[in-house]
Amino acid sequence: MCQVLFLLTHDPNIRLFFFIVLIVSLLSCASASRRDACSLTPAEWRFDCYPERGVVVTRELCEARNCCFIPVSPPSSSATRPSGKNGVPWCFYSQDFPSYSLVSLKDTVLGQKGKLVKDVKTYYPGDILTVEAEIRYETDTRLRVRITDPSSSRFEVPISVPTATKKAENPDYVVEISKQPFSLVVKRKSTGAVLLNTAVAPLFYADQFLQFSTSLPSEFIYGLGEHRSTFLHDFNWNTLTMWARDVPPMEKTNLYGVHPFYLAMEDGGNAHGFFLLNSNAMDVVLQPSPALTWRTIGGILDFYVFLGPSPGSVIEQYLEVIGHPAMPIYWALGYHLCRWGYSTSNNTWEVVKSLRNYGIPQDVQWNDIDYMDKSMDFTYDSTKFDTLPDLVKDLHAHDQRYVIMMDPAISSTQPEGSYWPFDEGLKRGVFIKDAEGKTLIGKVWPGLTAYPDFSDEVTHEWWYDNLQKFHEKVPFDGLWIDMNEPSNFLDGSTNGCPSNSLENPPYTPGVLGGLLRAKTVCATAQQKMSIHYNMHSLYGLMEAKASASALKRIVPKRPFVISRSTFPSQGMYSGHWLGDNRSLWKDLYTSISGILTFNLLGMPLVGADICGFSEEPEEELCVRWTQLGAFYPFTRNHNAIDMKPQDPTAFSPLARTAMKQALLLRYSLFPVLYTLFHHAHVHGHTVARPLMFEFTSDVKTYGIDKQFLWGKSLLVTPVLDPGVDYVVGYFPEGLWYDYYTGISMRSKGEELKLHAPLDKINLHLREGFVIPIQVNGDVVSFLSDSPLHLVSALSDDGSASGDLFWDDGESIDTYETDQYAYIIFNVTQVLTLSFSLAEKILPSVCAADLILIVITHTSQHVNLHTLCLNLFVSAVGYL
Ligand SMILES: *[C@@H]1O[C@H](CO)[C@@H](O)[C@H](O)[C@H]1NC(C)=O
Ligand SMILES: *[C@@H]1O[C@H](CO)[C@@H](O)[C@H](O)[C@H]1NC(C)=O
Ligand SMILES: CC(=O)N[C@H]1CO[C@H](CO)[C@@H](O)[C@@H]1O
Repeated sequence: MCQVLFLLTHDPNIRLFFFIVLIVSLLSCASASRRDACSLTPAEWRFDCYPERGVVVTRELCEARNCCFIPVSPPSSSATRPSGKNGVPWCFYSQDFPSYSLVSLKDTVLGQKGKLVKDVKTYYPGDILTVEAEIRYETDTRLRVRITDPSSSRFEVPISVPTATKKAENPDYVVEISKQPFSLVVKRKSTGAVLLNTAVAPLFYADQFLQFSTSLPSEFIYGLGEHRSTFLHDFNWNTLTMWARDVPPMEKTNLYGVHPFYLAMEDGGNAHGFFLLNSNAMDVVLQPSPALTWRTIGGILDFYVFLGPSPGSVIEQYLEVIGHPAMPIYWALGYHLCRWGYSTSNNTWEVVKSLRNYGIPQDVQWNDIDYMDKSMDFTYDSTKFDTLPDLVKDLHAHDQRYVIMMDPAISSTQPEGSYWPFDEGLKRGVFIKDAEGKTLIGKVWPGLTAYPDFSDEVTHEWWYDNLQKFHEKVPFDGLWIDMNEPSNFLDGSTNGCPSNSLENPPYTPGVLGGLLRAKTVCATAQQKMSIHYNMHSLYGLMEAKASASALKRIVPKRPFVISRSTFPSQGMYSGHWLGDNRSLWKDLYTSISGILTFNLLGMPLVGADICGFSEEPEEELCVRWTQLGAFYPFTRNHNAIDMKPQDPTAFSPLARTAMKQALLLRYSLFPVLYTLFHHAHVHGHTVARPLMFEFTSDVKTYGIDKQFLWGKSLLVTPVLDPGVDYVVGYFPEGLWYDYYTGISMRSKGEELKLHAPLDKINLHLREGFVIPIQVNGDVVSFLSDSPLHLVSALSDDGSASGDLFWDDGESIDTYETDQYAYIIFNVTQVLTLSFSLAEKILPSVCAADLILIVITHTSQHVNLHTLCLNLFVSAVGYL
């Protein structure tokens, strides 16, 4: 292919000429053979060497990076983006693209530590040519790898993770290390499945560009929040960008929260997880090989692999690292009603009264920012919301609760001495500073504002003082923290932002708006712990932590906080709602994947705005949404300003009744839900659970996001389309009981068409499970005088089991301090019931009613009058 002609001559000019010819030939020979090598890389294995957006990548640009250039005709939809942002990259790494070599490796207490060096600089500035890779065998199911800069310390995410002290003895994984170039392969010991293989693309470790890729054992990947998508991620060159952002949920856009974690399925039903502990702006690229690339612009590379092997155990192992979700206060699980634009406290009150009037259960009433005076935190509009304190008093008198919105940004333009939160904040130095050290000013609802820096303990104290003072005026029960990406109507600040490599990094991930400061504060802004460049996506987490701890001090009960922006570990402090959705059938459907994803991410207290936030729902949509919403772990109807009311009483009697029924159904299942939250809190289980968690050997369940389970036992099949009175649902193999009739059906693992008139949401009970239910009133209550019913769905061998966690519903750490009861119900034959208090309290006397409904195949109903659950509750002093 590349022959070079050698000529011998004594004429120096001719020699020079041929020397040049020779060089040119050798070069083109090298690049031609390079091109051959390039074309050997199959399209799906091409890793993007030119990820920059808004650039038309030419051969010259690409070869200047020493990469392969092979244009591929783009899919027509992406004709305007020829560099492959939506398709096969035109410019990709060659096999011999320079990467790091391992030059030394030594054993450590937890594993190994190696030195990696690289001689050739990459095309990004600030290459760190010597890095250290530490491999920690933390537990048998958890591997941790940290790649750091030994010569200077870099930003690390300030959340506390467990510290292992000795090397795992019998790990479920094997780690293989290649030296030249350095790469890691992690395999599952039992099957040999390759869970991680970083040899597929070069490692980058520059100051503002850190990147590695891995092959994946399958295309079944979940997690990677917060994005709007199907539950199962798309591998067709799909880039998911992470950087907290205030924007109504849309596809392929970075949204409110950041969760660099995925769950992956392997052949044979095993699952593993991967968590990159990094908070900088990043891209995660999925490509059809299948492979995944992590591309972040700061911090370090610090990651975990969790070996499962079941999907549920992967989540348990992940939550052991980031922290378990808090046990919610019991009324958090009731029905919440909210809207932006009640406009007066009297209007808010009218709606509450109207729900009471129709017997529609409601535990919590909320107000959006319209309760505030000029949208300022810690104030209320004493003209329009004149009766707010009385409304709250009335709610409390009816065992109902009140939740208010708080935005982080504090008005900075009030006359001095008239607005304590700002004056005092300035005095205590709580606000985020600009690059020059002056209070950074942005713009939010109240106008010009300063942003509290929740990375500073001083700010937590100031936040508490403000909440506490306001609580004396309006004794709210919980907090809704919004706009905490943090959101800014300006880009950066009133003074813009400096121009430097933090504001304009060498590479900017695919953030909406194209700039890190788009609709937030400057990347160069200064916070106590670090620059905003590193801290940005942690803002919601830190505000949630400050809010939960303040609430706990104000009312010594479990704090109730719902946050828009989220980050791993936030389940310890708050729940989440899925943001400003629209009243569309599509949003109804996508809410299910949102709910399921957040259950994987350790934030089970999650829900979407029932009936949609913006736009106006048709009555039918609102009914269907209320039915589905009755099975969101967190159930709130919320509506935007200027839209028609969409609370249940705003609709026809038929619709209203259907909504009421759905909510009453939820209330009757409260003991089940509460027990599931207990397991989430103590064991890191999911509450709303994808079918694939329970049926890992059935691949047909892997993509299901139109149905889900509560725990192991209740299958929810909502209607998601207009104008139908049926729904098609998938039933994994086994025996399923219709929840309402007790009629059983045996599925071979098939889709079934179910009757679903407007007033019905299909609910099925899985064989082998007992669920405790209770008839509640208008508010969720604790086994006061209503008896507990056990519904038992026997499996073929006549057995079933279930459990119940019970405590006073509101005290902090009841499990941790042994102030609870836990019962396991085991039905071993049709009529035999064995109670077991797994740990603590035994009911000594049993006298009153326990109604046991045993559903057998013939739906035989049996009443027993032998045991009393009321008594065991009073025995521990809760009634
Ligand atoms: C709210 O209702 C109270 C009691 O009926 C009344 O005195 C007050 O004027 C009303 N407030 C507004 C803003 O309408
Ligand atoms: C209850 O049944 C389950 C499932 O059959 C079994 O694993 C468990 O040991 C039983 N518990 C008691 C206390 O009998
Ligand atoms: C109905 C609904 O909740 N739709 C979307 C709202 O936003 C979240 C968060 O992005 C999505 O996951 C939901 O699908």
